[in-house]
Amino acid sequence: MDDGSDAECRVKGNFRIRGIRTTNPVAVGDFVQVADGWITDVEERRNYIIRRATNLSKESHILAANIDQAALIVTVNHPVTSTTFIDRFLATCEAYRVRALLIFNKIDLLTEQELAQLADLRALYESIGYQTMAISAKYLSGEAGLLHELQGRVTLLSGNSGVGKSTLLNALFGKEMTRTGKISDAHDKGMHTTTFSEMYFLSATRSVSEAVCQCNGLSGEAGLTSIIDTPGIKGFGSVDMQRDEVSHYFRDIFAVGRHCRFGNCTHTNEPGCAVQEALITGDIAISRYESYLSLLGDCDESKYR
Ligand SMILES: Nc1nc2c(ncn2[C@@H]2O[C@H](COP(=O)(O)OP(=O)(O)OP(=O)(O)O)[C@@H](O)[C@H]2O)c(=O)[nH]1
Ligand SMILES: [Mg+2]
Ligand SMILES: [Zn+2]
Repeated sequence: MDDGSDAECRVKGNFRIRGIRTTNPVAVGDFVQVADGWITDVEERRNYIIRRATNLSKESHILAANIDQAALIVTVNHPVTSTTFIDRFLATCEAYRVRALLIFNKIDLLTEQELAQLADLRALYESIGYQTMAISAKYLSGEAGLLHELQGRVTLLSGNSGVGKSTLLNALFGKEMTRTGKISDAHDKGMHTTTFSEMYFLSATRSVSEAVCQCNGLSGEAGLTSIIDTPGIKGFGSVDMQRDEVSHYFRDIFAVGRHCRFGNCTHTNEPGCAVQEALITGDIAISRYESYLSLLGDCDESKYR
């Protein structure tokens, strides 16, 4: 509620959001009108991110609304986050024009070799223009810059199950706000501990903002700092996009693609393709190109739906 308190509300049966067909008419981050325990209206959204569970599923799910940025929690290992997953997440953020941040977690668990891999990944994404950070949520160590990035903003935390989203949230608050889970021994994967999305107001908890501010020299005069913890997801179906639109959501490929001979080059087998050339010189990473192809593949698939 406006006074900061919680209220349990239901959605009216006939209540539908205009336009979009989603499994959740009201999403975390929405501003709503409430009367007698009923949500009667949802205010127009500043933005939102929609996720389709799979490419073929017709139902979409609004991950969150009215957010300032989306932070993807990535683990090089325990569990492994694939670059395809990272790239699909980033492409989705581009499509919805939401700032994206990559937070690499669990650096305390990484071997020398994995740390080198981490450095390579960070260098890759930084070179494309994304901000990255490396932290260990469990020990609240890493870059203090993270807190500056969160300060005064609404941040969506997303990522595979078990990467440490809830652990990071608890670490930021300095106490257990939400449950965290184990990683399964057999598969080194998370167990889907968080089952629904919830927004937490960091600045509302005095002890926290004080603790956080003290250790980072922040003023403590924060605006609305809130963090949305979400259930872990396996994959990212693509947003509805046209074939020739896909490259718009890959900054690196888009930048190079302007030099292709044909304006409508899909960078697959056309002559005079600058992207193909950049793959050879290493100016575009193979992993990024593979993710691009996987999204192109989705477009072909959806054509036959
Ligand atoms: N060693 C180490 N373990 C961590 C770190 N961050 C999280 N973990 C552990 O990883 C496991 C999973 O953490 P969670 O915070 O529950 O992961 P989650 O991303 O919220 O997972 P879901 O809710 O299932 O999506 C827990 O056992 C945490 O203690 C870290 O930085 N280092
Ligand atoms: Mg969780
Ligand atoms: Zn091309």
